[in-house]
Amino acid sequence: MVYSKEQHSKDVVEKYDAVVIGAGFSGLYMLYRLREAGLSTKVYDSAAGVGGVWYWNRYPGARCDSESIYYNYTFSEELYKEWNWSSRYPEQPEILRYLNFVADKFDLRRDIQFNTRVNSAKYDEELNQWFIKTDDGRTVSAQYFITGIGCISTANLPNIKGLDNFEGEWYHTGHWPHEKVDFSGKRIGIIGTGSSGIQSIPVIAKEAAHLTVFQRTPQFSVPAQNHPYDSEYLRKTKENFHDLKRQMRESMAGVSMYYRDRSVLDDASEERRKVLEDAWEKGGWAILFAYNDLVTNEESNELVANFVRSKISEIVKDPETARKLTPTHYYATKRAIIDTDYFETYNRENVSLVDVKESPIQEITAKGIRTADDEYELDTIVFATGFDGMTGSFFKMDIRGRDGVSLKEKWANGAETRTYLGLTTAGFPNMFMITGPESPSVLGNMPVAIEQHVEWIMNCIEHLRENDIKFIEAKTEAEDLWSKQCRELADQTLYTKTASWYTGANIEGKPGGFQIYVGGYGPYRKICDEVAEKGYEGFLLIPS
Ligand code: NA7
Repeated sequence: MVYSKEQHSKDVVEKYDAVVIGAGFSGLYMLYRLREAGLSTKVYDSAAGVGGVWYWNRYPGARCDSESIYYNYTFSEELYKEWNWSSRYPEQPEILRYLNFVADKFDLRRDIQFNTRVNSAKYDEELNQWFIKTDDGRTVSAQYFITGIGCISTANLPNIKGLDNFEGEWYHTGHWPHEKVDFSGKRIGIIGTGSSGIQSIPVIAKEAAHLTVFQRTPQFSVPAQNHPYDSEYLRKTKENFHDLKRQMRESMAGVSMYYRDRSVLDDASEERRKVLEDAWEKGGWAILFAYNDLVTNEESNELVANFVRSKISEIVKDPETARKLTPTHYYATKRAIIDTDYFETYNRENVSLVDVKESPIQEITAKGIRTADDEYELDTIVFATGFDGMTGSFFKMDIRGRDGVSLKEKWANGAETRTYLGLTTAGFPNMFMITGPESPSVLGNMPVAIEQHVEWIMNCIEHLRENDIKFIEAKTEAEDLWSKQCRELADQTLYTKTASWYTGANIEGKPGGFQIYVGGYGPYRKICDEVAEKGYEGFLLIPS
């Protein structure tokens, strides 16, 4: 697209150094850093407040699966020390309060325009500007265009026949209303048993007259072993701030936990059982770190998977329900889920399970859900059906780079996603993605991945400004190599052997493709730093 100078002055109401989309963990920190560096910045978010996914994911029982002492910003020691988490895995309202606290502390709101969706962003080569159009009919321009749109923020509402005919209420966990949804005395149906389903099912079951769970794929889940933090533990953690921050940044998954340097196969069965029982008692991600070959060795994976399967059959009293709840895929190749009383909930009289692979959902009727074998009368349907991950939020906007090429076309709807370091993509000068596809992001504790990206982007922009460089753009060869490396690494693991939102398999018609760098946070940080140290190797840097 060529945006003429006349059109520019006519249509464009404001001009910024940088425009950022999203006011969650990514956008807030990006804004803070851009402002510190003296760049005029505008942030847009379609929500009415800060929080990103934590603004929208308000469903009952919503929690983070990273421990709260890690699920923080660490760029400010003062901030880290001021905030006190109530428990190991606090609920969504507390995380949202934290992000509001951050926005207040650093006075961030004055540069954020809420209730505003970005519809398009187009790069004009002649002017070296991005033109960003929002749904309030305005266009602004910026030299740097930065996405902080999250990896799982575009809700997936499956296309099931008849939803419009349903006479009851329905909700999606990723777009939950602000008011409390009352389940008491009602017949509730929930579709989906990912993290959102598994967190909300025990909470809804306690309130509902009856809860019917419609499960497509059974999931592995282990107890969160959530508990309140005591003040002494928090004091010691804060005292250890510098070490903790370093450990999180150097680690594989953004937490100060390390894989035990041992294969599952190194332990005899009795010893292995003991290790896994201990990890089960510790809860959270402990099983993931108990051995070092869980996602790379089929035999190792099967042994750990069998341990978790045995727990399901111990907990769930009805053998037929236990059978339906027992997963067959590789353990931890879908996001490893942690829960509070998930499997126990199936022992309640008011909970029943429908396996929709055995008996597919045929339609939603006025009264409820009809499967191949039965009709279930419902007052409320909850869709816990997840997100169009990684690329879904990019494809909702019309993003066009050099020569008017659209990102959606370039990435061929997900099948041919190409990025350089998950931070940039060739043909889109001065555009940066915070935790974009092919970064390690979703395989760990997101705030650490976000901070690393924001800091890398900020250093890069400062380098451009100090050296009078008009734009930076990934070279096609560099991104081809990076994408190839991502795929080769992933193919050495079991991740690519399981259908999941990591591979796009959860979305009907979405071309598959594993779009995550599996080499770990610490090693990835080193690669990004080396690229910068070598004068932004793999990038074109064009002087003004
Ligand atoms: P997930 O993990 O993608 O889970 C979605 C669930 O919904 C999963 O059980 C899906 O089954 C199921 N699903 C999706 N579409 C359908 C249809 N059409 N019919 C029946 N069941 C369906 O999303 P969550 O919101 O739970 O969690 C997302 C992430 O948030 C999580 O990984 C954490 O990182 C935090 P499937 O397994 O695809 O067969």
